[in-house]
Amino acid sequence: MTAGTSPSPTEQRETPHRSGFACFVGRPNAGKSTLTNALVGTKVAITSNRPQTTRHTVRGIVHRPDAQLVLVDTPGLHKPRTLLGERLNDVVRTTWAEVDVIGFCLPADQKLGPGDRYIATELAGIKKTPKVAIVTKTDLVEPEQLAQQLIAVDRLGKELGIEWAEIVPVSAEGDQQVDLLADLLVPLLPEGPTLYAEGDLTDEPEQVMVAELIREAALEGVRDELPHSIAVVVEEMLPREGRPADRPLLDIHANLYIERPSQKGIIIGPKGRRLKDVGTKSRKHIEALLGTPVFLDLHVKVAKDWQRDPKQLRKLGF
Ligand SMILES: Nc1nc2c(ncn2[C@@H]2O[C@H](COP(=O)(O)OP(=O)(O)OP(=O)(O)O)[C@@H](O)[C@H]2O)c(=O)[nH]1
Ligand SMILES: [Mg+2]
Repeated sequence: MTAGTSPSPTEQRETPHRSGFACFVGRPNAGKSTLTNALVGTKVAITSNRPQTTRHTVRGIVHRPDAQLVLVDTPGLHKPRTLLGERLNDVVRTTWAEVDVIGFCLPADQKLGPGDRYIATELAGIKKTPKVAIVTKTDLVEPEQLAQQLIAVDRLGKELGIEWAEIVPVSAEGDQQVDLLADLLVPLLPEGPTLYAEGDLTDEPEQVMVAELIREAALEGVRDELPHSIAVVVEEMLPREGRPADRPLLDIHANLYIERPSQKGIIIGPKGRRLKDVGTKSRKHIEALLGTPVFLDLHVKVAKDWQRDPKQLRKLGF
């Protein structure tokens, strides 16, 4: 072996393996779930242009030779108007108290507002956890506007006494700097072994993912208060009996809940077309997720004012 090919002393010293949790926080619609999916490289969390799409923490796992980065996507922190809203905010606060790194997402295309400031003020109180400011959706703005936003975020940190470990501009949809963000988060994790098996991309139960895909399809094209009123529960997933081994079929029974009888018509649509559309769209995604043909039996039910009713919330899993 020649001297040139032998490993140098620094190469011989193994870089330590790191593992840990980074959560994404930010106001609703900031792009947290889209960024989580982009980092994981597959869809683990549903997304939509309606605020408060995410309603529970979703873990997405990034596997690298040097590290395992577990992303915890959280609901958008907002001023709660319902008991559900309060519960969602509680989930966020519990999460950021538990993680190794906090990624604070701020969209590039919107000036920093009271919502961002409110979250930043709370983050300032969590001294021990490193915080990375992530300016999202950079594909939507010109370089000049992006520069202004980066300066504003830097200033916000100084004003509130937050020392950003990094300020990173990214575009999850434009795939800009997503890998760089992972590179910057990893050194902030503690040294440790892998926490999840290789190939595990999330720990979401299948039944929950299926319900979420149905809700995502149902959110498309609905406006005003309706997105908040929709909840989906998968009641049963069973392989159809008597099918030949090479042509399996999975029966999925799901209920789509709304809050008032008057919302039923909108969800179902003229001659049932809208509901049918939701079924067709989500079924395609469910089949891709589970890798098997699916028969989706979807019913619309009213759970009166469920966002404000503790008993109903419990039934719906909150
Ligand atoms: N152009 C562009 N749009 C984005 C990007 N990231 C997210 N979006 C869009 O922004 C909207 C909100 O994205 P989400 O990822 O659902 O936002 P969120 O922060 O998870 O929202 P909540 O779960 O409601 O708190 C969706 O319509 C996304 O398609 C991006 O990098 N570029
Ligand atoms: Mg989300």
